[in-house]
Amino acid sequence: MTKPHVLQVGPYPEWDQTPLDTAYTIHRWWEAADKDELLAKVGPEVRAIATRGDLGASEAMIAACPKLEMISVFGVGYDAVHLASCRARGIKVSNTPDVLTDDVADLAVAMLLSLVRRVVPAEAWVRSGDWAAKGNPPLTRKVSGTRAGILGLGRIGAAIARRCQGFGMQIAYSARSPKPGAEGWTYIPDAAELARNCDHLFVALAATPETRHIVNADVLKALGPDGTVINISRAANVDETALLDALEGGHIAGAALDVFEGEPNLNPRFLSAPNVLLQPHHGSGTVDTRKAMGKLMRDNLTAHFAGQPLVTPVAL
Ligand code: 8YV
Repeated sequence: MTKPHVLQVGPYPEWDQTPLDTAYTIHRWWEAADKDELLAKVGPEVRAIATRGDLGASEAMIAACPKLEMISVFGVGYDAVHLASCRARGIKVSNTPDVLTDDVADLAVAMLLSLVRRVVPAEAWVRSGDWAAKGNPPLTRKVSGTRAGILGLGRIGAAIARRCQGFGMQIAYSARSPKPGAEGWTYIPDAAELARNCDHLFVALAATPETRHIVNADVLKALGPDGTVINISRAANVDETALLDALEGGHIAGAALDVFEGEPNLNPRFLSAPNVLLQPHHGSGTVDTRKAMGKLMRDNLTAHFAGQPLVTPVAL
């Protein structure tokens, strides 16, 4: 039996690559020196695209694959997939929700604590010899008992909220409507109003055209000089220029960021901005979770080619 042709957009760990290479004829898009040439050559045979949340599938890539039936995303976010093309052509899309929720929420809280307790500068203080030479570093601020604002109370936002509760924090959240299971948490639909009523603003929204730059200059102003922003979602949810201006102007206290416009090449202003914690988009980056994500990404491909419903379909 001939193996289905699958276009693979970026690399996976070996524990996913080996089974993929066994089950499918894999075309490695990211390795092609001339990507247009590759698409022109293999596109007509491709029945599925295997991609990652950060890489997606562009309009041109989808257009080059006239027999494309489904796109399997390794990641919960599918904002980089050209969904209009999928809707127009009835192409199915799957993602990897749930399996990464805990890790992303863990990192979000770790980022808050690291930022506010200045864990990274404190480590540098020890390593540089400043502790012995100058004494103790400057005092930091208390996190326990402060107010968390969760922008977007989906699976990850709710997991962050539950963790923050463990630190005795008050929880407020914004979403399109009040969420079941959020009893005891305050619903504040407007982003600026939410920012005004919290100390630490977690951005946990799925990125859509509507949420682009939802954290803008007004929201940052409302957050105020003691407030921080923690973004573990997508860079597009935050107006980076407004954020950099707010950091440099001292209009907010700090920001902890796992995602950046144009990543991995970030705006160099971040490298010299005061009080930022910069992370390399690794919210789901544990062996345990990446294995679970890879399995789910492959299970969706298997289900599709077996003529079964996708395990975790995206509602288009
Ligand atoms: C991954 C992500 O880093 O789930 C997502 O949407 O962005 C991350 O979990 C990415 O998909 C892996 O490359």
